[in-house]
Amino acid sequence: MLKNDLLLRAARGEDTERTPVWLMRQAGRILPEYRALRARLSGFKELVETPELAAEVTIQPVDALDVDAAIIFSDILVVPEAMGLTYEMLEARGPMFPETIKSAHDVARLRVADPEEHLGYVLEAIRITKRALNGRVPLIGFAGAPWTILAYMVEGHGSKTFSKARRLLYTDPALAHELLRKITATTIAYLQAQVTAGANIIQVFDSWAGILPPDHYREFSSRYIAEICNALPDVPVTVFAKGAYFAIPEFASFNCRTIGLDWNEDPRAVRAAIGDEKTLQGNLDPCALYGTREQVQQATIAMLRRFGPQRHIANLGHGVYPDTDADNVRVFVDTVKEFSPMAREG
Ligand code: 1CP
Repeated sequence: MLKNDLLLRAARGEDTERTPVWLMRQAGRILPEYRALRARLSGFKELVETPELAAEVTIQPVDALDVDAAIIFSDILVVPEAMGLTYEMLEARGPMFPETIKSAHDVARLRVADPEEHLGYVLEAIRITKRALNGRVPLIGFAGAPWTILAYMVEGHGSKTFSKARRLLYTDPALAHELLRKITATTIAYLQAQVTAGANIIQVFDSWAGILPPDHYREFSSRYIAEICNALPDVPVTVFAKGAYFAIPEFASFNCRTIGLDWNEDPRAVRAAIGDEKTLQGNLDPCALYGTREQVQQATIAMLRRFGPQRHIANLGHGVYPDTDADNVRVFVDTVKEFSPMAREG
């Protein structure tokens, strides 16, 4: 039993007494206790692959920021690794794949991963986190959308353009679909296993949605996200596709409960376009947290007004930047908690 189920009720479309709040990337470098733990380890992967430690940093923001949800500390790149493509996390540079996908042979060599066998460390971290949380807040499980995972597997690292990955969609669309099908099958089994292990809600991150033209987005990304949503009928799913404003009306027809908005999106326009069925999540500009305390409060209240009181999960429009002052994050969280009940009184 959850003591605080605001997030789940909001996701299900039920009225809540205040707006729930959490932050993408809340577990991470904004917290001094995260940086201290991280400094004692060999690297990011040791933290991700040691369930007790992953559970510890998952819970840190619940203690430090008093957010309404925990998100399991992991990375979207554990999925390609489970399929056979190892990643490295370079300090201050981000992820890097020593081997990338270039040919049909490379795709054929990938496996559809078995969650317990190849991602057991994440599932164990979820089980430990659930025990330690003891019902304080819901736990969010997650995975990358198949297109975003393909983008890293083909490109080999982060990129402004992902031109190698996008090139494949033109030069060998059949191979791209073959790879997307394998990623989708792995992701579905992995997310179902996360739910069995205790995740209460699932978020699908399509971080590189916005670099595709709309026709390619439908062909190579959103249809696979729809498959993932259909495979998780018993748990609320949030679809967050950064930059894919053109796809939001399509998401409104998916078997998902919540649609995440980045900070470029206008919540009022989205609401007018899709109606009241879905809950919306977001979407304060992460840079708004660089302001003064008063500025953070004002920006947060303005955001809450744009969404309206119900069917909203307060968050940033993307992950919190690592050099953000944790005190300002706390102001954001507290402002949601203080202002959103008043907004309900009219
Ligand atoms: O040691 C460190 O602190 C490295 C920084 C870091 C962290 C804290 C990385 C490297 N990943 C993570 C954890 C992480 N990644 C979480 C933890 C839970 C939380 O949100 O609190 C989550 C949900 C992710 C998901 C993730 N990883 C995404 C999707 C969300 C998004 O931000 O768009 C993506 C694209 C990644 C890849 C990745 N991992 C790390 C970095 C720096 C990146 C992005 C690199 C790039 O720009 O291509």
